[in-house]
Amino acid sequence: MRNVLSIGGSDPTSGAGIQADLKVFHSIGVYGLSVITAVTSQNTTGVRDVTPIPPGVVRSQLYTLTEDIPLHAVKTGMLCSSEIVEVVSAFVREQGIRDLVVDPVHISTSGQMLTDSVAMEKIVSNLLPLSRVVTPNVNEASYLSGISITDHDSLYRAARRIRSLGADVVIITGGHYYKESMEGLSVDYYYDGEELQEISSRRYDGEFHGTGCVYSAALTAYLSLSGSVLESARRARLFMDKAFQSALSPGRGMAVLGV
Ligand code: PXL
Repeated sequence: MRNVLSIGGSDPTSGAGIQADLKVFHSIGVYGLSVITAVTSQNTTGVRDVTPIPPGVVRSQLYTLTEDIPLHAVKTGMLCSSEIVEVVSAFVREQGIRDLVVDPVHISTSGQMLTDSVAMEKIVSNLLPLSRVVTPNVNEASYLSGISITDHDSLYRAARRIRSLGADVVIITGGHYYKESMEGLSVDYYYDGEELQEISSRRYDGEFHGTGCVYSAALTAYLSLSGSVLESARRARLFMDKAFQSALSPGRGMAVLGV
């Protein structure tokens, strides 16, 4: 059994955050572990507040866990504060973790700040150089690269800029409006320093909560099984397609993916 760790925030709706990640890990057939960085209060209509876990408590969770259980892949989601990013980066470095997937969670779909801008800078300086893959959506990719993504050319420049920050592979997820031929499709742009590869799938319209979390969790789980980022990216998109098809609305707000 592969052991896969998610480091991120708690989402009581289970649509995003570590609860969603654990469901994805289970459904793919890897053993899911979790270290909590923040407790959010939210429902399907939005995030009401965010309470960070003290950095020392995050550190204690990480080291206590790995004294005992070997890790085969790790993903990070909402890291909340720059102190927590420092703890997580030191942990990844000291443990020699190679298969690290960084989902640079910044602002929730409903507009709540989940990782502040000082922490985002720390992610760039400390965590991206240690990562195998970084999985920004188009907004996060614009933010990380400082390039406003409006077309295929700016997207390619953003992918190159983000890769130059230190990740082996950049996957910009869910771009869809850059080519007429892409109508009705959602496209992930995979860039490993060679060519920009497009992984396209059906586009599902509507507001879904937790899509970035579910995608990066699936990618991390497949990476722990196969070792190939490109193959894992293809499999993660197929996983998403099924999850969109079985999406549900447990409350009055956004839908969550069926995982
Ligand atoms: O999808 C980003 C995200 C990550 N982690 C937690 C969240 C959210 C979005 O709301 O609540 C805990």
